[in-house]
Amino acid sequence: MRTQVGIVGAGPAGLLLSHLLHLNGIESVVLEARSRGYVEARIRAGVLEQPVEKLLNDSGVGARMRELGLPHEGVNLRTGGRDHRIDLKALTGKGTMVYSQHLIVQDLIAARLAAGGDVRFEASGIGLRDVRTDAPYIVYEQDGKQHRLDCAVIAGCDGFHGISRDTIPASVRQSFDREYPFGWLGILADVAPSSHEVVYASHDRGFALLSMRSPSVSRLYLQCEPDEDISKWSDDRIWEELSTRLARDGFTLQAGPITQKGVTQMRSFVVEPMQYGKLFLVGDAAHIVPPTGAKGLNLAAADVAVLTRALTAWFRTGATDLLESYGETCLRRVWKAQRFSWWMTSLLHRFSSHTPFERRVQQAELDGLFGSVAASTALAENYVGLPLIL
Ligand code: RFL
Ligand code: PHB
Repeated sequence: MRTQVGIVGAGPAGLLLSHLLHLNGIESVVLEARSRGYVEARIRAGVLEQPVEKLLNDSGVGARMRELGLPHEGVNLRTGGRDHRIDLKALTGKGTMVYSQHLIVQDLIAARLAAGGDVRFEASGIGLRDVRTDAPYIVYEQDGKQHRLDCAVIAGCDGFHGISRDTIPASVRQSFDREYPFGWLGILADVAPSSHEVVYASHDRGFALLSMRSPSVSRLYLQCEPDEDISKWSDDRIWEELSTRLARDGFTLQAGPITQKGVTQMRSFVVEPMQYGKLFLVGDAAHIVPPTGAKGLNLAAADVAVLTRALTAWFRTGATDLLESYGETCLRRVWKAQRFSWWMTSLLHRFSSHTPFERRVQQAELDGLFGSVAASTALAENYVGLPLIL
């Protein structure tokens, strides 16, 4: 079997790449380890930057997002029982779109299948071969049989725990890594969001975040230990802690049935280079950000935009310049998002290692943000999203 682009992973990165390549007349095959049902139900990100929302709309997969998505014109930073609203629209002319990642995955799978696209689920034992040559191929197992997929290039879209990144020899790879001394306990609850905008709360007991998925579904997070034992968190304890950390005069947190809970470790990670021969790393396979800035999915979409442009030029004209500069172009945006995510994380979380002096400095930084249009604008510009290709 032969295709132009072999794509490993049917997360948002792999599916969006396959979709955009198709619109540019380029064939691809997507190989995914999990089942379709699994990837379509995996609850993750929810906040889309304006350029990513536009990319989905412009490429014809935005119909359900326009119907069900929640456009936001501001976000709130809450501390000391007070809110500071960052008016995204007034400061940047743009906003964000709250729309579940798993719905984007469903929309993209539907679009690929409707267009006759080739997405193969439950493909195991994937291996990438001869990626430094002009004839790379992918081996995998499906339905108890060994398969080989020959391709012109391979896109490693298999997330942080995938195998693509390790195909680049350790002698060539450099990793930049930071683990934070906390995690996020996240819940999904069948209750109307207690705020119509996202609230980021900095509290002495730790960070909390109020977000949403729909007018009747809330998504909330609590800073916790990185290895937090979730069995110690009854639903009542979670709601009580969220209420304490999100407290503000005139605000009541509405509790409701919790339908999902989980703990996520917080880390920043980048691998360089993002390209090795005919292998291109895309999205979480190449970089992870702590979710505080809501950047992960958006960065994956930006990588896809850069790679689509480069592959389209190459397949049409043989021009290699955009392909050769793929990693460098992506990394300019990746590092800006890394800085922003690290900064938001450092600003809003409680660090047990902080001295009273450092805690005061942290509070002064938040206070400074509240009092400064310039500082609020800098936050807003990053939050609504830098251009996809810098
Ligand atoms: P994914 O989504 O991890 O998809 C990778 C796919 O590859 C498959 N795979 C393999 N397939 C074949 N063979 C193998 N050996 C394979 N190994 C893995 C996997 O099954 C999967 O289907 O990576 P991708 O496509 O790069 O997308 C990245 C995003 O998923 C991620 O960055 C975001 O979810 C991060 N994130 C957020 N990003 C935002 O932009 N806004 C947010 O509000 C936001 N909130 C979040 C988040 C991530 C979170 N968690 C759980 C990490 C909130 C949380 C709690
Ligand atoms: C979410 O809705 O899941 C969400 C919102 C904002 C973030 C991270 C996650 O910064």
